Amino acid sequence: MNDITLANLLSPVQPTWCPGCGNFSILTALKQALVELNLKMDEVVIVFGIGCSGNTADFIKCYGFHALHGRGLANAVGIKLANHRQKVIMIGGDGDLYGEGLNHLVAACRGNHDITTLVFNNHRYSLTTGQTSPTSAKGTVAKSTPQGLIEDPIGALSIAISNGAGFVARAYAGKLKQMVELIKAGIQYDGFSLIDVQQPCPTFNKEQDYAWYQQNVFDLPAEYDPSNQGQALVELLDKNKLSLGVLYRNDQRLAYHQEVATLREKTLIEQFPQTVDLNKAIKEFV
Ligand SMILES: Cc1ncc(C[n+]2csc(CCOP(=O)(O)OP(=O)(O)O)c2C)c(N)n1
Ligand code: SF4
Ligand SMILES: [Mg+2]
Repeated sequence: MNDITLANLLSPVQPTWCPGCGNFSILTALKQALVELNLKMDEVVIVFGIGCSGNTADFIKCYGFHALHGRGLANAVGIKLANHRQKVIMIGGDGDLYGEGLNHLVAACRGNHDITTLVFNNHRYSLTTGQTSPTSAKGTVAKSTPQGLIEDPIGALSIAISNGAGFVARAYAGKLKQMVELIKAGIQYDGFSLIDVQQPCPTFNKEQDYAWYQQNVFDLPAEYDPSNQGQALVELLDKNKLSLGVLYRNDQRLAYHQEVATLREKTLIEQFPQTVDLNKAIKEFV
């Protein structure tokens, strides 16, 4: 099988994202990370949610699955359990993964399934034209909340850590090199990795623009110890604090598939090989 290269990942479909959207640099970072990891094209599967974030499905050429809104992680877990030698990546939005799909996120953390989840966190339901999402700041005025959002934003990263996620990090779409390193570390980690990427949406989130992020993001200090779970949870208590880097990393816990005795020698598809004719299903869409 072919090596992953930028040329091999190039989709014939041009991104339809708005000018200035943070998704462009996240896609660039993801491609760069995959190339630097020296993987083969058939070693990676990406599951995409529904949203501007999920539309990434069209803009990268690789094995993939475009799932229902909120249900991507359930599919990712299935793919990983069928063939645990695959690197499985999930891409979705803050609405997809912290809203409708939150139960699946918690389940994936509890199992420490070896999946790298990238949350394109623009603090809005952008594909549906900018309603508030679970990460929108209290007081946000949007179509759905003309008098200002009453709820507090969700503590999604604390939920992930306290439910067993082994690797939790925060990145910012305006810091490409750091994004590449965090995505690589997440993919190499054996267990559930969650990378929350702060993503400017210039169309529907005018408040959190690039200038705002420059003022509000900062790197975790050198003395920060990501193996300290308590310290990570304290760091995340202030939801306005946007520290970047690896917030938590547990190198003691096994990934789900490593705990399943019947998966030690062979993957499920090696144990139960089947030839499936996909042509019939594909014909429906051609
Ligand atoms: C099951 C289901 N519920 C709701 C929707 C409508 N819907 C489409 S995208 C979306 C939200 C997208 O927000 P987010 O996940 O943050 O992605 P973004 O567009 O911001 O990248 C919603 C609610 C849907 N398509 N399917
Ligand atoms: S609406 Fe926002 S998130 Fe969607 S493509 Fe445009 S800038 Fe990006
Ligand atoms: Mg969003």
